[in-house]
Amino acid sequence: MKITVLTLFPEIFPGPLGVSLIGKALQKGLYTLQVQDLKSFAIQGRVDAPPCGGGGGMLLSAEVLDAALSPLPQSATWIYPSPRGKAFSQEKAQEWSQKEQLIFLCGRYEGVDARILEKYPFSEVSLGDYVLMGGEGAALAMIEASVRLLPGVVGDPTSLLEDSFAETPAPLLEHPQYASPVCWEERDVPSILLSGNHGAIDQWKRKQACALTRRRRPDLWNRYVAHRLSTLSESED
Ligand code: 6GU
Repeated sequence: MKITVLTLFPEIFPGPLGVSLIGKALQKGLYTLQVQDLKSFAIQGRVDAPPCGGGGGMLLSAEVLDAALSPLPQSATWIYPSPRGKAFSQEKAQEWSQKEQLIFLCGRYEGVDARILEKYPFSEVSLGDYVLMGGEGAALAMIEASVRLLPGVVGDPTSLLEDSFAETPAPLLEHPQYASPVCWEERDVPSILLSGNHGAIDQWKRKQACALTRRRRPDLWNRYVAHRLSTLSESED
């Protein structure tokens, strides 16, 4: 996979993509990260322009962005991180991890000239209902979520299956985990986990995941229940 990032602040990258397992993935060439500085496409020393109709702030100018974007392949997956976008998800990460090339355009200021989002086949994608200063932090999160699904990035692929959100379309939050020592500050590891009974352990983990999801994320819980019901009625057909 090839990832192209357009940003006014190339020094932000690779940032968290440069360390640990995900950093190894970059070193090993499991994907490539090309970062292009939008400042190098400045026109008469400018990258921004004031929005028509007022409203304050500045926009990344259409002409500057066009100069940066026009050499890039139409066939790539074009992503504009923005709080106006559709919600990013594990499913999106899964989908993007199968693509040949991802292009991220990182907005700053008040955003980009809307005509750029019409001319190029961008999907607007959001991290959540809050506003960041620019698209870079969001792009880093989306890239990390996608790249860790590439073959060879995470050593033990079974750990991917146990992730929260692994079981699309009806994921549960992950059960709590414990390591040695078995007793720490008068808190015991649940004894079932020490029993060696793998059937009972799996059952306990599932029950914990259900309880946590129901309490913390009723939206996910309702989806899970609906999905379980629908697969139950299918098996009766
Ligand atoms: Cl994707 N971009 C920016 N700039 N702010 C955000 C966001 C994205 N998602 C939530 N807030």
